[in-house]
Amino acid sequence: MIRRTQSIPTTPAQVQLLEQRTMPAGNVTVSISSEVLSMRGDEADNSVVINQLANGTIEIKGLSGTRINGKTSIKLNGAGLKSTDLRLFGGNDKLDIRNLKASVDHNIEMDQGNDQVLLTGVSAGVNLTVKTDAGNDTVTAKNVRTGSDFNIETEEGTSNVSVKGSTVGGSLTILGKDARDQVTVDTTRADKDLKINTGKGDDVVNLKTLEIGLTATITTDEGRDSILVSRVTTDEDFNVEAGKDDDRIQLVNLTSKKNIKVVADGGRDTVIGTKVRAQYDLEFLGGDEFDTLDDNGIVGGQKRDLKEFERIT
Ligand SMILES: [Ca+2]
Ligand SMILES: [Ca+2]
Ligand SMILES: [Ca+2]
Repeated sequence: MIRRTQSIPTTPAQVQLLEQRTMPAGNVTVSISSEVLSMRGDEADNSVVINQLANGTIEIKGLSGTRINGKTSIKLNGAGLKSTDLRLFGGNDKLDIRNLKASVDHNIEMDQGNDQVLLTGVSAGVNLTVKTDAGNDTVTAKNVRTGSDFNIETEEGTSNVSVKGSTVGGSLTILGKDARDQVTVDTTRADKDLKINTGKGDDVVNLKTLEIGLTATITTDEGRDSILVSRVTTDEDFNVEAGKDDDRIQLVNLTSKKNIKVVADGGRDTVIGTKVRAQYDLEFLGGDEFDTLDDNGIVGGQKRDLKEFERIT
């Protein structure tokens, strides 16, 4: 290898390799073209803060030694920004975005590695999509607004997703895969559906103070899952499927203007319902094995079916 670099003139690829060795936190390339903000990281652990000021200026800063276009920070004119296409590639990356406004979409891709995405006061006129790929990833969204859908896909590895104080004009979708995933959605409104699917693994889903314009569907698949729902209203159906293994489902102050269906499935499950009301049909199914239902006011306006529970208190 040494002999080769000495005998052959240096190529751009070798220069890049050398730079990567001397800059472990890497270099991130940023540009704006046709009102689209593009960002490309490298295979190093990139740490980037993007902040948009009230006058439209976008400040992009590299932390922990990460360079932005070779500098520690840059400023761009972000007035009239339509979309973003932000990718940090491999490595354990951190992306902290504050107050960034796109009139169309935000697209964030973190790729392999244990990544962190923080969104604070970020808004998209249409869709906001975050994909973190494999690795143990964290996505935290606070005061996010979307005109249409907000999608978070965390793929393989554990994930920790939190959405708070947000307003989603379309559907809010959070997808995990077959490891332990933790999902918290708090004080948030979605005008269409809420869809959460955490795949296999021992998952924790915590939903608090939500208004859902259409249907909420929570699926946690196999694994010892814990689902807590409190102060949630849906204008259409509310569905939970906890999959096999011993699950705990606690519902407090849950109101559906249509139907509620809770399927605890196989395993020794515990279901607790306090002030749960479906305007039409309500159905709770305990599934196989010994299941317990704690009924503190579970009401179905037209039908109430509590089945496959070996103990009801
Ligand atoms: Ca990277
Ligand atoms: Ca990742
Ligand atoms: Ca999972």
